[in-house]
Amino acid sequence: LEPAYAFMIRARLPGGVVTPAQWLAFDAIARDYANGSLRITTRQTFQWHGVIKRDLKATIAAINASLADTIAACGDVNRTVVASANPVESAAHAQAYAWAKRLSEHLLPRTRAYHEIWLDETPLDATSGTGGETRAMTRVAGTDEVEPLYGATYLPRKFKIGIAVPPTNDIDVFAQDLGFIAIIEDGVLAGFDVAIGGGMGATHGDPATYPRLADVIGFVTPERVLALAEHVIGVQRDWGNRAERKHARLKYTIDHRGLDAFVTELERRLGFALAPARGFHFDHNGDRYGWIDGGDGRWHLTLQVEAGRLVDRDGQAWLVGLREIAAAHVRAESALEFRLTCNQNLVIANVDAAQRASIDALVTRHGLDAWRRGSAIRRHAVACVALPTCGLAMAEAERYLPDLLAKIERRLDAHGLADAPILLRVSGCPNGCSRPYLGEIALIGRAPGRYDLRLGADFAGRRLNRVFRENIAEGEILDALDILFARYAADRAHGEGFGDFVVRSGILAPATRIRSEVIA
Ligand code: SRM
Ligand code: SF4
Repeated sequence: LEPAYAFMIRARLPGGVVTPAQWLAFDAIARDYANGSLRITTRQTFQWHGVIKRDLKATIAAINASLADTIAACGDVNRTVVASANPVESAAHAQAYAWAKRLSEHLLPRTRAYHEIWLDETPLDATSGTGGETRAMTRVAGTDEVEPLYGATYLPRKFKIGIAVPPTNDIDVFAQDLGFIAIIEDGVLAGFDVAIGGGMGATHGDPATYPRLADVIGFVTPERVLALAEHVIGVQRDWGNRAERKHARLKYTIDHRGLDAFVTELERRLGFALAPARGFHFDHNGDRYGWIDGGDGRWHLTLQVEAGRLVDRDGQAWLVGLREIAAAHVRAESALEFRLTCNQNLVIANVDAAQRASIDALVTRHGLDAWRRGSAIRRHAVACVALPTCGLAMAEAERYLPDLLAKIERRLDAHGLADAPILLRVSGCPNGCSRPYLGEIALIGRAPGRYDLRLGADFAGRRLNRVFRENIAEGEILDALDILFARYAADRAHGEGFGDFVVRSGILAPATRIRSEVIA
């Protein structure tokens, strides 16, 4: 008898948009095949944990039956493309979402292996050509398949793309390998400022690995977006380090070869020079809770989901409540949609004014209004999955967050800072899945119960934090924060964020900020 191996499955949901019918299907998968929870990730998709090996095929088939898939949600290819979930700028958001979907589809691997293995598609006849493809193609060894972009050996490492719509940087665009920053002029999408070379992952004790913010390299019009993405990926495919996996991400390629050399090669392949960046301003990288008027008769409700974990617990029937909302809107064939955010939260979007009251009632009845009750620091906290499912975790993150927050809240309260919106991010290891290097306060796991305490990022994703204390336990973390909170309460300037205060007051020197003069 085989052991009951359990797996995690991640969907590819470009832009994080889920229809009510898909919601019902995903919720059923969580209950039928997984551990009864839906986990919103920091790349605005769902993960199902605890899928037993023998159920993998049925689970993937069920995801496909709901018109979603899991292709390229992992692997050394372009991953799920994220896009600003901010519904305030509804026209701009719709365009950002459309581009996220297009990029995601365009950059998918072409292999049919996924369909053959998981969906019982008849294998390709090894003697027949696939036809129709005019670009240069590379045959995949042992088959007649071609991968026009990824070639026979795919990319040296994972690749991530995000689209941000200023002034909200809710996707942390400077943490992406390739970031597009929407430039909206007179309500129309003029194009995108382009940033390359962001990434978070590092390894403890290895200074050759580090988090890095993306560099802004220019501006492209919408019709050049696909070519630009293809060629940035192409240069990384050809120049990226395939000998040392820890140095294989685009950020290292850029630092090893030089940004200028990279851009020169990119422009050579594109056949045109990038226009100068137009400039942008980000004021925030968090989510805004409660109802927001889209300005076009539609309303959007952002709910806080602690560490992205949607699960029914005592006094909190979140999945039940969301299932009821989804079912009602499938029946009504309404335009409502669910949007997952990169801060692990959930937006119930595109709601007609007349539907608000019934949604409010369900939200309240099922305890989905956590944002009304929590402190400011709780509302914005992000934690990666870590233990028990993540094989790379060195310390707790998601499961520790509620406890940690309660203890930090007590310290903040004591200094009259209960309302201070401070960005806390916790990761169970230095891979940085909660993008902790962009937290005003961040804990990065070293060992069970021990973390590096990092401080000093801003609250807009433009400046990395720095190590304040290494490898310390909870008591030392809370004591250190207590002293800093006292200073912050006494000396902060009006409206000054905690991370900015830490830097201004010289507690820590500022770490890297994005390199560009065009940022307001
Ligand atoms: Fe991540 C690996 C979870 C976003 C950097 N990440 C993992 C794995 C798959 C562990 C593994 O390889 O065995 C984790 C699965 C844990 C579990 O039990 O579910 C995992 N990463 C997550 C999620 C679920 C965190 C969350 O709590 O939401 C996020 C899923 C994203 C998605 O939907 O695709 C997640 N991971 C990120 C991000 C944030 C982002 O992309 O905006 C980062 C930092 C950005 C970056 O890539 O630089 C990130 N994950 C990593 C790394 C380090 C990569 C590096 O360059 O060093 C690893 C390890 C690796 O790739 O070898 C990793
Ligand atoms: Fe796992 Fe580390 Fe990512 Fe947390 S940061 S989910 S511990 S790989």
